[in-house]
Amino acid sequence: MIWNTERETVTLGKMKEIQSERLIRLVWKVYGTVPFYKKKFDDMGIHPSDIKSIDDISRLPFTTKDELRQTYPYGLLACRMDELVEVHTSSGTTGTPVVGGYTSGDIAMWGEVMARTLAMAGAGSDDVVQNAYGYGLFTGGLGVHYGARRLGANVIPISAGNTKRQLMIMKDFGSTILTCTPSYSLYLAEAAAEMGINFQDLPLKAGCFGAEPWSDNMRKEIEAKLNIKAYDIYGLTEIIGPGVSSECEAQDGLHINEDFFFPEIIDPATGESLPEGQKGELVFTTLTKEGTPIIRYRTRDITYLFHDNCVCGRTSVKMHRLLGRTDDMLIIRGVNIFPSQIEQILVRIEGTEPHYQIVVDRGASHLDEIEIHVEVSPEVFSDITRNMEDLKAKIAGEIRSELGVSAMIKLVEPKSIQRSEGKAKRVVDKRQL
Ligand code: DLL
Repeated sequence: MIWNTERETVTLGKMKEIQSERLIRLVWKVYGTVPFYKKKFDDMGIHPSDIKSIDDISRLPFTTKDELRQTYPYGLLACRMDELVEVHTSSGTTGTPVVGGYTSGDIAMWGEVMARTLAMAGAGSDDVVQNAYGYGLFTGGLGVHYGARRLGANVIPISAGNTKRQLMIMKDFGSTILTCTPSYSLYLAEAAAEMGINFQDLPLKAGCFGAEPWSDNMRKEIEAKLNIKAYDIYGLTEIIGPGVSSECEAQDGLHINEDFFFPEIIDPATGESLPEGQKGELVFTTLTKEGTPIIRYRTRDITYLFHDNCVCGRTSVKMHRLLGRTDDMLIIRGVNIFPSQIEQILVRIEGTEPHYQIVVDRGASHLDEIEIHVEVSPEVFSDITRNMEDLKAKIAGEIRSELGVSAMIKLVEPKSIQRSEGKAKRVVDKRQL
């Protein structure tokens, strides 16, 4: 179902008109209300009157995560304090958090984009949304909540964690849509098996998963284990939270809510804009945000943009599901590797479970070494060592041939890698870089 047909199927020309009008309003507003932006514009010799359409956006300065940290907590506020109705922060565990401030208009817009997201996954007013994203400063819980309310669905605000209770509620309340991190959905599947709950017997039909990287192979695993369709949803605190982009029934790229969040792809090294189809760093400008609007925010997420004739009828630009981050890329002896590439390999090898951790260290020779801890299925975890040695050799061999690096493989007992209720920690970097 399309939630907002007028907006989501608009012609490219009309969309450009909306974006241009909104960008012009935005630059005048931030120039007049946020000293940080006024200084940046002045330093670059650019004035709001130079911006005449969305095509002029590349003349504007970028905003970086470090700048957001330097202006913590309220330095980027573009509204009066009494107009703020809610704040959220990024879930980053290191450094000063990044703050998103919302006016009541921003909350209404968030509800709109999240209603679009849930509708893309087939949700409507008669659905029961089990919202297992964390409620609190993290944007996942309340973002989904506002969308489900806007949709008129019945939302179960269960938040993250308490796995047994999640399953009991899912069964008793007849949840039809599950929202949580993809890694947590697999944990739920595991716990359900232990409790003798069979997903075939439940009315659950779809899940909206995001907030962390996951692969197409992991999607297949989730869809099979939970007997649902699994949709990728993307967003970040700095821009709004979840609701920036999401997959429709085609499950082929995420439609961006580009009437609110204007996307660009740049070369992360030079800052130059790249055309559709080319991979680079994703940059967003919030076109209507009132609390903490952001101009050309460098997300550090890597993907590419494209237009297609999507079967769902939506006309918005799409982003390929994330291909990595400029900062979680591991450089192992000069080879660039993303954890998602390792995951793709692991998930397709029989006998392994999609629970893994990559440990990076500098060995005695001062060279980077990676050890991958991989959980194996209970059947494989037998004392027939031969089995395990074969599996280790197979994993190491595939990683070497596909990624060009040698990795040590440690097969670990089923359920021994710590499960996360939120974002999974995939990389442990012990190098003192
Ligand atoms: O994770 C917002 C969110 C909540 C998105 C619930 C989807 C569902 P932050 O905590 O600020 O916000 O983290 C944002 O998480 O820059 C990406 O690197 C990563 N991320 C978010 N969604 C996806 C996804 C929320 N679908 C950062 N695939 C982003 C891969 C994702 N990575």
